[in-house]
Amino acid sequence: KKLVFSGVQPTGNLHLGNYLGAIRKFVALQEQSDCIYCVVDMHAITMWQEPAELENSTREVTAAFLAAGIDPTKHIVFNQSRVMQHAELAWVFNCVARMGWLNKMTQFKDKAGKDRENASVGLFAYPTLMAADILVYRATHVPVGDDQKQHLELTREIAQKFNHDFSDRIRDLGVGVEMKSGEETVHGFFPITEPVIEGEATRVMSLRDGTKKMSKSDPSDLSRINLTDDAETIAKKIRKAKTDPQPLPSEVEGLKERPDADNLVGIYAALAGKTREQVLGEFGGQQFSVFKPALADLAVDKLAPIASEMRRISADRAYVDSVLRDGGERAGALAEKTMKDVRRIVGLLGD
Ligand code: AQP
Repeated sequence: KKLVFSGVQPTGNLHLGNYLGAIRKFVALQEQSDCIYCVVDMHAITMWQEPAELENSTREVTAAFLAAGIDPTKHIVFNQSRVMQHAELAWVFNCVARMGWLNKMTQFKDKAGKDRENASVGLFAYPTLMAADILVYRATHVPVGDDQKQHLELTREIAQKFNHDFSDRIRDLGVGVEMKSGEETVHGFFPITEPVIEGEATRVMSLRDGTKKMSKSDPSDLSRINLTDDAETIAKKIRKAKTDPQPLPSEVEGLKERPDADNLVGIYAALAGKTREQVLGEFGGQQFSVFKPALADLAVDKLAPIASEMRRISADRAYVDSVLRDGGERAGALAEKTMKDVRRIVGLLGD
């Protein structure tokens, strides 16, 4: 059976990209899989966070998970820092991963910017903690947006190197399993995790610039649709979204050199559960003055119920905290099971 893990950072301004690229997939996967969904607060502090805001954001992301439809009784919802085994395994992975691998990570380069000497060590080591988040549950599938592809590739490399470096020990202790690695069947302790990056909105772009990712930290609030935006704000942001003067094309090829149009069509497709082709079949040849109001209606239709449910759930802080506490306990028990084996594999004496 599939074991799904994914996380979202509590860094404020949850947006449509987070929803379509990640949270909505979390909901869909719970039908056929066991799922663990984590509010990754330890990732958040790789950049400075106001402590009180971090607490609020952690509860807000939790409320978004629940409002979107994740069932915390059938699956696990918790915040990362409650389960110390994530940090413990991350340390082991810091000693497995190579500097050269991490030096290639584009997210670090983007986030550290020009002043790299001043970036936190945690920001540099972010991908090893992410690998630990996933592998401490020996998760097999990770639904994420396209921007996380490189980190997932690194997670696979870390699993492979760990399995290889400790192969004799894993065999001697009898803790490994036979698994697929590409075409081959190999013996190892950690699975080679599959990224789940699919659909029409794996990379939602800024509404102000179709060449930039929609992002929580963009200083312009008009660049993104926040999950907490009300209907009027959503409609206004779509009305003001950057476009070009041409009508929509009838074929997907016609979107190639038109990133802003492509983005809006992709958002429509994802929200409607259609393909870009189907959307252009409906709106090809139409002006944005026709398409934008239709997109705004659709977005309000899909997002407004989530926003109102988020408000309702957030008002009950005791409930949100109880979900995190209960999820943390269940996650902790699973993580400890893995760590008991990892300590033995590596040779770290424990009980
Ligand atoms: N624009 C996006 N389109 C599709 N998926 C996206 N994700 C983020 N942005 C988009 C996916 O959402 C999940 C959670 O993201 P995160 O909170 O862990 O990290 P992030 O990528 O740092 O989010 P932002 O909004 O991009 O923040 P900043 O402003 O800090 O850069 C992940 O699965 C991610 O792929």
